[in-house]
Amino acid sequence: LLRPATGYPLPVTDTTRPASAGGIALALTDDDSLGAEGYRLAVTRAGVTITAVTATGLFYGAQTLRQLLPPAIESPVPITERWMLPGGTITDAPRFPYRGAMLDVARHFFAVEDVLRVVDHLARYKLNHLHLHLTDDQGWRIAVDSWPKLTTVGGATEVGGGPGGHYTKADYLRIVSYAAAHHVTVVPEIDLPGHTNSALVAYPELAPDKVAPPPYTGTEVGFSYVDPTDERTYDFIADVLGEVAALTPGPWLHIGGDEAFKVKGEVYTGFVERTQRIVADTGKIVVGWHQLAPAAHVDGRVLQWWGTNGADPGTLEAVRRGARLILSPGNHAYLDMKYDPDTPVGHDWAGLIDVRRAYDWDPGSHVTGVPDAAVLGVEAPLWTESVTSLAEIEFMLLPRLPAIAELGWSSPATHDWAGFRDRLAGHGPRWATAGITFHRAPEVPWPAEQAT
Ligand code: NAG
Repeated sequence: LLRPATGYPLPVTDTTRPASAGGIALALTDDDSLGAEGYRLAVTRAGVTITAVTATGLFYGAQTLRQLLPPAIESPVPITERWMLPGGTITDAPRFPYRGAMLDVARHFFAVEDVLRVVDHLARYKLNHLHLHLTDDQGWRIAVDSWPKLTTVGGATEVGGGPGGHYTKADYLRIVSYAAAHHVTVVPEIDLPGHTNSALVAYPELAPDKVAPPPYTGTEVGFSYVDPTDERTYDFIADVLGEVAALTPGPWLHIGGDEAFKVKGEVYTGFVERTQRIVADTGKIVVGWHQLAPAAHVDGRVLQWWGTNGADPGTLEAVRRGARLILSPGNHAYLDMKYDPDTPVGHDWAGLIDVRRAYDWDPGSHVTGVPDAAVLGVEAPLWTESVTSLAEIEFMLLPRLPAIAELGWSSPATHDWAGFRDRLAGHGPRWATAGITFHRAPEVPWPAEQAT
């Protein structure tokens, strides 16, 4: 419990004594006014004490303490000097239970180590979910023992014709357990029924015309789908979701559902309803893009809303029937959108998203007709059609990810662009010290010594 995880060089030792001068004590309490993820951080002459109900709360208190220490805390070089902390007490807890980011590992494949670095970024900003978009037209990235060609054939491609790749189950479990050690739950997505060209290349019997399409390495969407009229499709889905659920300690299974333009009306809702039942049979809770809305409600169902212009009637009706929303508005939270016209990678179909645009919205009131109580939380997706390296991932995430993180964590009463911008500026030297790439957004007053 008290062992600092890799990459967190806080000088913490296991102790049952109160904080001694210069010491840091982590204490579990049953004072549940702090909530499951909250913490109290007290700095006095006697030392630092972090109190929480859970290990997660202690971890978040440690992240805040880390931010109070100088940027050198981020350096791999051992610390030799003494640091002073301001005295005081912080009592802190999140607004929403679901705070996340998504990485598309299908359009371009990313090595396990790259994904672990993304987990580090989430943890630093108290985000607690990593949604992995594991399958798409351009590649299938997760091993499924019962359908091995998904990865051997379907995983060997990516956008632009590169080699692709996939996670073995051992690779995937490494991500899951590293994430868990950083209090991050992995949400696996198998995108169905569309965005499935890579599966059809591997198993043509799943294709509507039973003919293997050529591998796809472009960036169009909406052309592929698994055959919703063939029983073998549902055997496939049960096998895949069963194996993925078995690798997943968290409660969620994301089944996509977006842009299946060729599967219309009742064929689409019938497909989704069957797939939702398969998810329920695995013991997991259905998450999907908000296009799932017209299908019947199942207990706990969560829709990820990625619209740009108010919710469609179907989504509002699904919320009335009990669905909760994860908010990922395309024009505020899609971190694959460019910052400005000069951003070297990314899209602009939902507009440009500078740091202020990522920050200036309120998840609790953003979608007219969706009450705060129906909002499970926020998520910042990063699609990777043009993003090919960890440095490019970091460039798109930072500094916008902390903006989304703050919307997920803090009360709207504290919303303040000028204050946020100034606090964000202090993170530049931290990222620079840690060797992390970020965009020196012009609207943020980065400290002068970081200007070069
Ligand atoms: C959407 C697609 C996604 C694509 C992204 C790019 C969703 C749910 N679907 O068209 O496959 O990568 O935009 O911004 O976002």
